[in-house]
Amino acid sequence: MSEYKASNIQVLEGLEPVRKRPGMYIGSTDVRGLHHLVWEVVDNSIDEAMAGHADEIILKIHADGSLSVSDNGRGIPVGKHPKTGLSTVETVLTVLHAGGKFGEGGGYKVSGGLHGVGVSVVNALSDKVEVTVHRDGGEYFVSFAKGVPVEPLKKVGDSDQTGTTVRFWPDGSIMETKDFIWSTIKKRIREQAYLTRGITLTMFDAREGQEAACQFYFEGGIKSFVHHLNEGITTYGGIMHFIGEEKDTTFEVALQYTSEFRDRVQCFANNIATPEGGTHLTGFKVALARVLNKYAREQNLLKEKDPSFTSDDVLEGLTAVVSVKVPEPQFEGQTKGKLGNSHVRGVVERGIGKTLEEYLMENPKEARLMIDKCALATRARLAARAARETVIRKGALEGASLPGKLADCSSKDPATSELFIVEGDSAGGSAKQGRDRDSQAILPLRGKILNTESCRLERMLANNEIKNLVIAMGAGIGDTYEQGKLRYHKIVIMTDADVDGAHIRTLLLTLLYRHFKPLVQAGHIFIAQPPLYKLSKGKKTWYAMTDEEKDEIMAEHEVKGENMQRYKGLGEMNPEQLWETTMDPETRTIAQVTIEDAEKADHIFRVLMGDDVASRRKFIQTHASEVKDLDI
Ligand code: 0RA
Repeated sequence: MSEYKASNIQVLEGLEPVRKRPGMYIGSTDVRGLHHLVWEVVDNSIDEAMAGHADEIILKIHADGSLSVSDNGRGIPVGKHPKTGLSTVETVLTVLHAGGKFGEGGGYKVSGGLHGVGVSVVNALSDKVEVTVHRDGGEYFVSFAKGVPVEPLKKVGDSDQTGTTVRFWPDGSIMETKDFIWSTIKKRIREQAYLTRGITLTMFDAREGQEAACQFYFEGGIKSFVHHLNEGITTYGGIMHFIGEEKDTTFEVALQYTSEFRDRVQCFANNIATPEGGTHLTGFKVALARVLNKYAREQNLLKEKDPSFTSDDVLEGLTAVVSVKVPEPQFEGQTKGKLGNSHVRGVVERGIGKTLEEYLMENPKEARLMIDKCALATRARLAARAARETVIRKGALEGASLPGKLADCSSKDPATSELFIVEGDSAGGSAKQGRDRDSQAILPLRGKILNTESCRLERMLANNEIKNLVIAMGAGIGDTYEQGKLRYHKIVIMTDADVDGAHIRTLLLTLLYRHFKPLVQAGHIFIAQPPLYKLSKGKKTWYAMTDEEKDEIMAEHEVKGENMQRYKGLGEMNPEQLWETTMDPETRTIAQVTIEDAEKADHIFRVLMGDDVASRRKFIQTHASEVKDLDI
């Protein structure tokens, strides 16, 4: 007995670090940490099942809030452990990292346990642990209080069975919660049932008011898992299932294509989920893309000119479970959710490559379905890329401040605010001086936008002038466009009455038509009508918008030829003249742009700037004779 007390002190010292810093061993002491304790206990029984020694596991949440896991495995050995002088059961429960490695018959081939810390950690963080072992013809029992054996292991009866039961009461002075969550445990247990084909996992909840029971057994293993994941979804072909091994590493993959867009590939290493992926996932993806491309080329399902399937193409709509068993798994990443062992990639890549290739050869119909699905994904990807290029991604302009070139109006009421888009800095200067500062904002545009040879939004936005305009309008663009945010209800395009001016106007209208159609439809877009002629006689001045008007005025007021001035550009007007003739709401004429106008502009833009040379030639031949003012 005194020898036993001495070893108790050792145990206490051995587990002290766990009680001092539980987070180091189970991540946290919250509800997640609590369930880590459960996984640790379950994993030990699963290990025994994976090794082929157990096929039944029963988990029970007891009415008193404790949780137990029983299995029909070999039972934890009860003989004296050579290194500790204690029984192996007590050793496994009280020595950190002992677990299966302390087994008399050597360790497990593979071992689960998220942190590989072993059930001794559960013991250290529990008020009480009871272990019952059936083995060697007897039933053995030992209990622990906060990690320390209460009395040595003893035989309490005879038994013709084998197995282990571990029951624990979490320590409320360390764990923040002791409430086991049925649904969380159920999800994990179900997963484990898929991953270890042929074992029966039974669960009970005996807590008052929460009574429940369920049982899982999946003959098909991960094939059943894929079937479960695809419930209620349209699938293509059957579920494929591949198993193989190389040296000590085994892999198992089940997969099926669906009509979904996203992929659902779940990976596991030693039955532990690896949501961050890792080397097993990489090997699988590489093999899948390589084999499908090779097959499609060989069968001439992909023609020479067709692009190969990308990894994304072959993954679209794929549901798969990838499960590997590795002797010494390395879990990496933020949440230890990524498998790091580098040799696994090659094992899976070679293994899946070979077996999948054989499968395709033997099942041409299924193969055809898969290839068709991938080809569809390729087409969709190319179409989506084209669409994306014309629509600016969410947030591209968010947080941008108003352009420095904008002379904003002081009114913040969009209904009474106007934005003049003015061609050229000099006209912009006149407009800024002549405007009504209260309600009129001026944004000068340089002629540079003439160089924009394409109306693709991304390209246009690379142009600062256009970017400024979009920011000034304030309603966003693409999928963040919000008409309600428009800062001006009248947007007035004011360009020179020459070829360049017409070009800029066409370009702006095309932009608005293609990317701000609601603005055009709502009638927010206008074109300023600056006069073409100024006529004067003595102190009197008239302006004419058209040749007819000019002729009428000249005749009526006997205006001499030398008093007739043709405005070539807005810049020729001084601020007062510009205000009077073009900007003053009382006297000006502005033309509201209709959707048909914008459509025409769009069409002309396509003809003049697009890729279709033949229609451009035809357009020029048809309209060449109409050209009057040709700027050279
Ligand atoms: C050490 C060695 C052996 C089995 C086990 C541990 C074992 C541990 C747990 C935990 C829960 N259930 C378990 N079942 C078995 C192998 C013993 C032998 O060779 O017979």
